[in-house]
Amino acid sequence: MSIAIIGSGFSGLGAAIRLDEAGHRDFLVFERGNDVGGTWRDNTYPGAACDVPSHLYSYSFALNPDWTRSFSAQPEIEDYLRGVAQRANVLDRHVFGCEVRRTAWNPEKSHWELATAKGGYTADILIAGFGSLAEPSLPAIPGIESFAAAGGDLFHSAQWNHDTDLAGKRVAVIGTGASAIQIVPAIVDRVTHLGVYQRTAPWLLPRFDRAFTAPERWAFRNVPGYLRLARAGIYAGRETQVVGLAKNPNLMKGFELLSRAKIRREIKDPELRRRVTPNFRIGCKRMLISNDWYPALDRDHVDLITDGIQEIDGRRIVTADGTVREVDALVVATGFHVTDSPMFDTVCGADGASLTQKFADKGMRAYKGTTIAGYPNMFVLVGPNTGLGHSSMVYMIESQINYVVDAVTTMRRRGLRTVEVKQHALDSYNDRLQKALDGSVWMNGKCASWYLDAHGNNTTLWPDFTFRFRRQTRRFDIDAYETAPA
Ligand code: N01
Repeated sequence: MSIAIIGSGFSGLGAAIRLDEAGHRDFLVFERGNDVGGTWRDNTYPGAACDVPSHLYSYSFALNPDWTRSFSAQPEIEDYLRGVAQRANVLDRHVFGCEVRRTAWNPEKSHWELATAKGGYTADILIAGFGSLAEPSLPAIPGIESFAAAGGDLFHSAQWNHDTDLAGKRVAVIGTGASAIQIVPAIVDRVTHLGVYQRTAPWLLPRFDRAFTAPERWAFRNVPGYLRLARAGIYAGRETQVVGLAKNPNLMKGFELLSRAKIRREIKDPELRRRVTPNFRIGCKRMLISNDWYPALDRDHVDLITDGIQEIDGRRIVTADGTVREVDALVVATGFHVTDSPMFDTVCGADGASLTQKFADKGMRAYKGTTIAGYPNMFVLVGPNTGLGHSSMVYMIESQINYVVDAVTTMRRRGLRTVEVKQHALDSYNDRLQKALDGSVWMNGKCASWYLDAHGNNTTLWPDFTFRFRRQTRRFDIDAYETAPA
């Protein structure tokens, strides 16, 4: 095996398909789950759906005229990925149920050594497609471990326990992020009582979701160029948000007015309106879209609890104001380890340092979000500063894949054994990035978000138009790399 790919979500699977098309067929994809799909396989919580329109949230090389809705639900996206993998004939080079436990560069042999659940492997090139929203983050609430011990059902949104029947139960949901705002409306009719524990109120915009009509779907399939045109329209519309988010946050005012009007329209109770109104600038945290979140909070058997959780004592949740609430099931929709992924502990470079150690001083940094000095022949997909809050991650992933495929082609054409990004190229790239982020709403919007790391640096988001990222990743720029011949 020459190329090892970790993970088979949108990024790892996409890399496998594009490498195969380019004639680089000597890869293996190591996937800890039992199927492709990544986050869209794992997040099966009630109401799970994408908040980017389907025609943009799909591979450009595998457009899907058959999306049933403008914003697809999770099962449809998972099916889509499975179908794409089957049609591309890459499943024969997948090793499922195979967690990669450790990956280390061997400087003497100039290859990667992988310790996996199914034994040891070596590879010349490593493509890390383990994703950034893959490792659930559990809240460190004192006593939380006593909840399950007392017979309560507790699970993270990304690890939904479908054996638990919430019907007739008193349920608590911790978190009010993108996952929670989909879960709460989806379960509200089933439960006896729902307590929603909010630490920070999110900004919400309308969700323009609808089923495509039969004539539309016929046209997507049969009218030449129609599908691409629809996709281009969505792309352009989304891209305009970059101006406000990254360059001039004052331009976000219109979104804020829209969001405030939505609160007034959808919530009757003035006190509840006050508590759902965010206290930071719109866009600083991911803007959420929903038409049924506020109406769900306004229901009689739903309480929005804004006092912080002090402790959990068996089945009782105790908040800072001293109130004790007993619940039967607890859903933690508290997000993911993004800038501190446990996967970083498992990847070790030329000097033996793990990515966790590498990132300890300055946070996650990579060249073009993809390559890291000290980690030869390694390419990270959905790497540092490649994330988006407003448009399709699949577009960014495909840009990175272009870069990686061209890197592999270049290495093979020139007979190179190793490529390793030069430290100064990486440093100056990141200096420019951080400067570009200075004026963004993510840095100045007065919020705490998962976009920022422990140092207060934004090491997750791309601060510019996405076509600029596409342009800079179109070709592998070998001049930025130290190379060694085979
Ligand atoms: O996680 P989050 P998510 N005590 O980190 C709260 C993508 N996604 O799973 O805001 C109490 O956004 C936390 O509070 P605060 C998307 O990129 C996409 O919802 O930090 N509360 C917050 O309210 C998204 O951004 C889709 O104060 C605690 C919530 O938990 C990303 O995934 C759907 C807490 C976490 O929100 C993550 O979304 C779902 C604590 N100790 C996800 N710790 C779609 O495409 C955290 N919180 C639709």
